[in-house]
Amino acid sequence: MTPAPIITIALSKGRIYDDTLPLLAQAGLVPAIDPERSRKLIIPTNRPDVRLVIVRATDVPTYVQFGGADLGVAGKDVLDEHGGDGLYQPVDLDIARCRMVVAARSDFDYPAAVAQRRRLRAATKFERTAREHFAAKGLHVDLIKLYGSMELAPLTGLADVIVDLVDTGNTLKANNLVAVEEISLVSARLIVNPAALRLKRALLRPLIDTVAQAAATARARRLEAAHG
Ligand code: PRT
Ligand code: MG
Repeated sequence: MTPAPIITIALSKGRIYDDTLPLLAQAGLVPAIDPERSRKLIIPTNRPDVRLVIVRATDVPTYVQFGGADLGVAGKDVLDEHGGDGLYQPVDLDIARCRMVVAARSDFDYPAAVAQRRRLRAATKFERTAREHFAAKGLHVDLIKLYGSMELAPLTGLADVIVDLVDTGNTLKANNLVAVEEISLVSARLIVNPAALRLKRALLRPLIDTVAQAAATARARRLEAAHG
């Protein structure tokens, strides 16, 4: 007898994990241990044929693309930088929502710099997104790749602007920065390895459909609450 296939789901700790958990619960899936309180990277669930692997947010698409995981949850920001090759993206989960923006010091006149077609220095972790955004505006930009704390770049003179994610806006405000342009709305997507979907369809399809349904229900509730 061949052993039953195992479904592996790649998640990152933090907001992606926190927001995905309720959707998995709707599909009857509950992790056996809390990754925030454990050093384990492979997390069993209440279903013997399903396990979670905990990876860096930017590594989730890579795991799914190369079959290290069958499913994953990754932000649109991360997927745009990865490029999406070899990934099926069937569901916008509408979780971990935020905005990709251009931000600058509050005393920096971005509209004037754009109007004068000044050559800008932009610091970001999202190189591809930034390059495409400024290219579409016809602006020449020197990109400076950073791996974190982008907010510091305009304050130290490293860059004129940053391209970064914003949620509440508290981080920008605390550092005397303002969003001067919105690039896109970002939310997390369910991603699937296409070969795994073919091979394990009987297990994966119902799981994908249930998670999609749970996400749709959560979105409807949220919109209802927002409109009173
Ligand atoms: O932290 P690590 O370096 O391990 O990886 P990561 O930063 O990629 O992971 P994580 O868990 O921080 O983010 C995972 C995903 O959550 C991102 O890829 C986004 O799709 C999504 N997300 C949603 C966010 C935010 N909201 C967000 N606010 N990711 C990051 N932030 C950061 C933002 O960059 C800024 O530094 O939070 C800070 C701003 O928050 P506000 O509320 O002060 O505006
Ligand atoms: Mg982070």
